[in-house]
Amino acid sequence: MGITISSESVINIDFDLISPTNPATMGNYTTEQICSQVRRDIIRMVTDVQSGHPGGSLGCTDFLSVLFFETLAINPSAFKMDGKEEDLFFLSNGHISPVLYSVLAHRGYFPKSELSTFRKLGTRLQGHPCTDKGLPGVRIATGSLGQGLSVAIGAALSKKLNEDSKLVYTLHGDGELQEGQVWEAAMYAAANKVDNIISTVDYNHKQIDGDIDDVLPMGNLAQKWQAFGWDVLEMNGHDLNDIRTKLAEAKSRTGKGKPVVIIMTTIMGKGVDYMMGTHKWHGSAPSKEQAEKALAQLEETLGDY
Ligand SMILES: Cc1ncc(C[n+]2csc(CCOP(=O)(O)OP(=O)(O)O)c2C)c(N)n1
Ligand SMILES: [Mg+2]
Repeated sequence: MGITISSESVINIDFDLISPTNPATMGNYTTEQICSQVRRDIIRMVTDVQSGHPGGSLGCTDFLSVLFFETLAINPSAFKMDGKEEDLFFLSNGHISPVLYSVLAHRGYFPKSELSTFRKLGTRLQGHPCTDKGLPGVRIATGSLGQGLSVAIGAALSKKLNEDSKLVYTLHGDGELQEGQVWEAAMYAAANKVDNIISTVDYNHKQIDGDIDDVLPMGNLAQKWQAFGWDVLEMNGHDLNDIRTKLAEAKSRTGKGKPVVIIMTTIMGKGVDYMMGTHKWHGSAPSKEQAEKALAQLEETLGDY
């Protein structure tokens, strides 16, 4: 097992499915190094087109890197829309597409050179993920918040009908939880024992206009999900070992009659000092000078696209 970089600078992983019980060996690269490169990609992508969402993307980099490189049983080299016999991931907070695209590219779904097409007219890497362009790795169009859990529940139910034992994972923003549809879906999943789903909430306490507590306080999120019938875990979204442990724990709790949710504490803008802990970078691109400052804080590990 291992990762090599081909002449097109695509990371090739010479195994098909990663067994979740046997985390991937990453060749010469650690997950920490992958995270650093993904954060560089995010900054370069949004700076190039002067648009996009760096804050939430940087905050979810550690989680998505562990998820895609160590946890999910997936087959990037032969992407199938139906995802039969594979774990599925749905990004419900679609505005953090830069982190998803970078992780998908490094994981081998498409050439990493394609990251340079982010948010350009007609490309496969639209500002919010879409399905009509056929980008491998994307199975749902998101950006209109609140819809991902409903779709994921449908996929999870179809896995049960097909006797497919793989799991369905979702990611949601905390501000996104203010959408009523999320709670309709949450109620449905618990009532129907959709216990093959693991959702994660990016609890960065920020949304587009400021602090969650200033815009629309949501009280105790863990208690809310519990009250809706979910099995709840909490984790630090920047501690790779905690992410590994809690994802494994979440997996061990599937199949027991309840859907599972992980409340993941993160810092918006994590990794770039002037972006951290403020909603200012929710959906703003840095200037070229600001980007230089950011990149100076993020080691180039796998090579820039
Ligand atoms: C249905 C819907 N309403 C409003 C928006 C505009 N919008 C985009 S991101 C966002 C804030 C979401 O907050 P959160 O989920 O916490 O994401 P974060 O700012 O932490 O990345 C809003 C309101 C949207 N995309 N979809
Ligand atoms: Mg948020």
